[in-house]
Amino acid sequence: MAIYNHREIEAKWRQYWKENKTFVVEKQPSDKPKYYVLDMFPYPSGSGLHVGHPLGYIATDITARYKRAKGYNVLHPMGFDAFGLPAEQYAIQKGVHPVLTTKENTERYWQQMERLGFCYDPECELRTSDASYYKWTQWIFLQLFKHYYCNDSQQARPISALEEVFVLEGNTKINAASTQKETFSAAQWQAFSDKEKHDILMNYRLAFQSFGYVNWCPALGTVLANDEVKEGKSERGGHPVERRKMPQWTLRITAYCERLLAGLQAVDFPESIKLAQANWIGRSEGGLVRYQLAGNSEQVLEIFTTRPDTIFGNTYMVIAPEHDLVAVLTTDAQKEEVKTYLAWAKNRSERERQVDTSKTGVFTGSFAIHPFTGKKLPIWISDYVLIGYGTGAIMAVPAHDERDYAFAKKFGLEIVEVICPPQPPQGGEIESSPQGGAGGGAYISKIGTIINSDFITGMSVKAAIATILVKIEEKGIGKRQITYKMRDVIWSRQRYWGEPTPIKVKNDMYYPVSEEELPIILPEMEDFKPTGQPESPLAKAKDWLTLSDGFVRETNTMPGAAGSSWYFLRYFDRDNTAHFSERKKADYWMPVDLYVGGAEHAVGHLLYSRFWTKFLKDLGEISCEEPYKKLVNQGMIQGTSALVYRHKETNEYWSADLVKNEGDFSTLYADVNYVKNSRLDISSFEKLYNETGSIFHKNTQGEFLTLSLVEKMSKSRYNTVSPDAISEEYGADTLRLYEMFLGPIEASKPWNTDGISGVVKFLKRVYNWFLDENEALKVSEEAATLAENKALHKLIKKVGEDIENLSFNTSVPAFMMFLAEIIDLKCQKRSIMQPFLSLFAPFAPHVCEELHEKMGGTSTILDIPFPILNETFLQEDSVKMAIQINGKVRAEMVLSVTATQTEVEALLQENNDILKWTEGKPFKKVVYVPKRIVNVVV
Ligand code: ANZ
Repeated sequence: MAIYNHREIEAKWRQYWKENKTFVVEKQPSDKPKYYVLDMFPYPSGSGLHVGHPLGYIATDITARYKRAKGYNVLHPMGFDAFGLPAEQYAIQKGVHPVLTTKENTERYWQQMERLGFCYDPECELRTSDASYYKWTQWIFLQLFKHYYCNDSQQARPISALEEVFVLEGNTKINAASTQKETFSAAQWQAFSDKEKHDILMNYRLAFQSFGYVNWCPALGTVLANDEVKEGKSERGGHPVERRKMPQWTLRITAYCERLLAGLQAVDFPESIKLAQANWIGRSEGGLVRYQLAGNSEQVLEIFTTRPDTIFGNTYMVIAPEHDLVAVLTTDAQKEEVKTYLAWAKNRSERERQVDTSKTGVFTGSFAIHPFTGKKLPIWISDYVLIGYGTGAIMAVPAHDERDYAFAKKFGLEIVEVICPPQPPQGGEIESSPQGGAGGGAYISKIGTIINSDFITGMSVKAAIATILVKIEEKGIGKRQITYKMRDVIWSRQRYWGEPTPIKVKNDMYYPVSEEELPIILPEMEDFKPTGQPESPLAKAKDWLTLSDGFVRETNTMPGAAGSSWYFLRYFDRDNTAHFSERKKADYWMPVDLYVGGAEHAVGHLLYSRFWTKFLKDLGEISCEEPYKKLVNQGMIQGTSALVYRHKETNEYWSADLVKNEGDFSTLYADVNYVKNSRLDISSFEKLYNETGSIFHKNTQGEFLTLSLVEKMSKSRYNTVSPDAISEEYGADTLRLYEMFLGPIEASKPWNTDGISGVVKFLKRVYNWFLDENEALKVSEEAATLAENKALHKLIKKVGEDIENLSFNTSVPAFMMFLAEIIDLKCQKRSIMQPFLSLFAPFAPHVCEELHEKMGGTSTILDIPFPILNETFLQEDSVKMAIQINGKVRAEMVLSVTATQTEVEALLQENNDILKWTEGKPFKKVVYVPKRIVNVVV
């Protein structure tokens, strides 16, 4: 037997690929078709890769190798998302500067990836924290600062164009995405001070300073974007998040809502991701209505509603606690109560406010006037109305909105029904029973007839909505409005480890730095820790901060998401110093054909990068509207955690089976940390804790069992398995094959090292099929038989289809079956073994290169064309056919595909089933088309 020495073979080919630059591809456009296959690049954490990480990387690597063999020019790059919170938190924990930890960690990651044989082009590798890269992140930010979004042409346009219009005609005809509320004439514009002009322009910029409520995380010392906050806690670290009003750089992503929604139609993403994005964008059609206030003619209360049809059921109003009118509306008598409520509501997260069913609130003491009935409606303050959505104020319709209903019930407010549900036909039931209704509660369905509603009574909901909208526009008290749930995204962090924002400040005004000054290099700082105050640590870098002419630099840095919003545009032109990438290269390589990564980026990274792509297209820098053609979310490889039961007070340890039978769960708890020093090795764990005099309650067999739990693989759960150890012991080819074998790429599945032996055995069999005990080739030049060719071409078809469908798991058993079949046939023919290697190489590249070389190959197997399928080998020799008699199917026969007319006629004459139907009558005619039809006419 030949000895399959994976260590030697794999080391040899790693070296070969490196020396021969096998993975370096030509980035210049060519006539060859291109294929761009991209992994979501990782943040290089200190713990290195575990076996869960490469799942997606193996899948893309197989695809890249396959496409190259298919004749494509394949771009398959990898880089590092090196800036951002996690990298900085890790550095702080280690007490080392992030520059150093990032360098160490990226090198380790790269090595680990090389060890797995990934064909990443080393000349693409980039780090978002390199100045040569973030120069362009800053450049794009500057462009966002210098542009606004024109709603008429649906694209970004230069701010200077806006200024030209202001000078000539003010802003009354401008239809732009903005936070600018007031209109002004040309004369007014010209009379404004510099600061006033500055503030107005800021309201139009796509990167702008906003002053509003943000998620402030004291523990991390920074604000966070909405997608970085999960259930009121920071996604990173799980720290509490407060709401604070602070000035922040913000990107006007909401300008692109319509295009972000429309683009989802054109891309091949998992439905769940499309849905998550559509929900995050949250488009609603409705109307804005202005209510007059009783006894106050200066102000009006503007509300947003999606159900103007219910306006006659509007019995009170609610404003958010942060609403501008709170102070104005609160009467002296209500002052104390309102104050107490506001203090309480201040720190409730948006999520708490939305899910809380026990409504809270306070009456302001003021009233609004119903626009149609003139009735006085009490105005309340409650935090179930969010400041950031619509206008931060609502017309409450308790009969038809659940939140309003709960609130009205609690505070004893009037409930007026204005929609009558369809009545069931006599004796019958309505088919699709709408929600709510009958048993109390709100009737929220749109199915029914309007009642108690003056001129819309008797209408359907749809007709009533249309009629009211026309009416409010006629009366000049409101208009149609589309709103989005998505908020503009806060783009500054009070942290060190990020791109400096390329802005300078003087006299409270913000100016772009000149493009020639880019990159604005992050200053080297010993003390880079967050200040704990809403101020960036960069404010301490006095020399860096202070510029000539009284300017100071902006000190907030950009968020982790900045670098990843455009990295796919840099890989193919990484060393370009004149531009982020050359247009003709971008035109050739973009869009990404296949993008693989985790589902957790659904509404963060994926939306931001889609937004930046659209913006760069508007600037004429690139030509694609969407960055990714197809997206696949790989599943998770789970680890098995070992939990130890421990007594809360006495610290005694309990064997897991004892706990199940006799333990008291009120005093025992499962603690994963106690396994930390010994992982799954319970005997050394016991030894360690015996030394401290701990008591172990063992089961009757004298064993001490841990509780095992399959969950996310993570360093913090002590359940990780390192790919390095697996590659060392079994080989990278084995690891690649085994991970694919575990199941469909999208599925989550537990890791089990025991299962690996089957794959090892298979690779040894492959190796031995080619080589004898002296490592000499056992290959003959004889022509292959039909059966051998059939086995091969079945495999060509299967593997080709599987890779195209990303169904790698089903290819692995196909390889195994093929080998068994061919060994059975005692086939050792070059014309079979050579193509097999080409098919197998994307999965197990090292061993295939080795065998390819042994077979006389002189170049990398990567450049050997993928075998061409010959369908004729797949044709079956005989087929089951339906036999018709006078056009009706009456029987079945198995016929050889080569059978002639005379042979078939003879067989028919002998078949009793057929003779039964023809009752012995002679055949007039037999219509026979091989493999298709047999019709006997009698
Ligand atoms: C009256 C009404 C009657 C409403 C009714 C609903 C049902 P979607 O569809 O999610 O966009 N709303 C408006 N602004 C709000 C805010 N800032 N915070 C909380 N709720 C707010 O929701 C739009 C509806 O949510 C609006 O329509 C408004 O209540 C409420 F039978 O107006 B509706």
